[in-house]
Amino acid sequence: MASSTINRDRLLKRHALMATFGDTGRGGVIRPALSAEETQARRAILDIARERGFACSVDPIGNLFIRRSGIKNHSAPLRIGSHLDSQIPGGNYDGVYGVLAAFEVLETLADQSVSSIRPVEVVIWNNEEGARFAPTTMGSAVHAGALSLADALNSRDGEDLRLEDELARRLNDLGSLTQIPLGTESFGYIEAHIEQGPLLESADTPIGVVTGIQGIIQFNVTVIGEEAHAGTTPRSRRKDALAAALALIDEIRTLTNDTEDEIRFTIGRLTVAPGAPNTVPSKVVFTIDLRHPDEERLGSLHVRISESCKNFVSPCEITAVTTLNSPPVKFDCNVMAAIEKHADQSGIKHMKIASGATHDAKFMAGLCPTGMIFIPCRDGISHNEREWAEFEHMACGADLLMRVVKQLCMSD
Ligand code: HGY
Ligand code: MN
Ligand code: MN
Repeated sequence: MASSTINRDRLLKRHALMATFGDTGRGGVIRPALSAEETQARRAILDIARERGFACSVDPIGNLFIRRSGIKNHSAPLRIGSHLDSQIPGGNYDGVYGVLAAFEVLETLADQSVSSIRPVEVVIWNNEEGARFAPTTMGSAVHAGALSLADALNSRDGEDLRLEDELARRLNDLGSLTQIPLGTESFGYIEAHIEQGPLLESADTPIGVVTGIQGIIQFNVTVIGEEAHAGTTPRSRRKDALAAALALIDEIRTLTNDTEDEIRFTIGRLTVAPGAPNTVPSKVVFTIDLRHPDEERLGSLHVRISESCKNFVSPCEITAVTTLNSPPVKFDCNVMAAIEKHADQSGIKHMKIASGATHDAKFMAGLCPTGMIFIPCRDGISHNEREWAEFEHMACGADLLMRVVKQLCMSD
């Protein structure tokens, strides 16, 4: 492989630093969006950026942009990046690897005094995971106009805290940032990320050239019944919200049991109120995360599940709200070709791969030429504290990102 252009020791050091923010002591992190821990991680990167003379700015939904100027500094920037928020708990690679790889590229450009035609910006998206505030990929969805700023600011976490208030609170801890408007233009976008699946590892291939991302639809389903005494109320007189929710979930799950095992159907959160062992539940709220690579199939599942919720016969009241509806995307052929070309020139084995996980690159694909570079993760495990990637692969992915950026940022 051609000699590495990035500073491997620095990448390793930065990764170890990031792992301290929200460290659970079990190998993973708890670093939800707009938490103190994520804010510390963001602040740490911004402080290094300021030391390096990079310009730091923020948009109204809390996405951060760290810019290294180009000769034509008013041209649209080439953007690279990912997210720093994690699942609750999550691993030390999902998102953070892409931010560190991108930041390493920016620092290497500065070390080598590369005069790029276009500015290059690292983007740290706000709330990619959607673990605390729904939906997932919130920051990039608002940037792309796929989710209204008002709806995003209005979302609430499990303690009923509003995102807008949390954002305002945390911005104070990030030091001075230039405010920029939503939706500023990008010349292109490339995101490095762990695969979060087993394919690269089983193919013994260090680099995935990502072809696109499958479609994703997220719902919130609310079932309203009536509190009643667990000992005295006969079944015939109950409006049992949990019994209704479980029967509805059973019906929906049957719709998604495809033989080819391509549909990804997940109920990741279910809350029951009032939650007393001897009171019949009056309210259940559960989430649905539905994914499929085929837009038509996903669309018809969306309709069927919504109809199931609407027509479900029960003494309770059921409402299903779609909180995210994002069709599959294909990445840009020229960006994919650039990734493949530089992987070949560096003598790195690579393969094309579609992404099962969603990423901020999904919304960027609708705005500018976009691509992703995957590296393997052990056993394909992610959204789990056992998530782990080989440093060799991390360095290889960052180096490849560097080479692609060097090519693309030189174009007028
Ligand atoms: O949900 C996802 O696919 C992403 O990892 N947040
Ligand atoms: Mn991610
Ligand atoms: Mn994730």
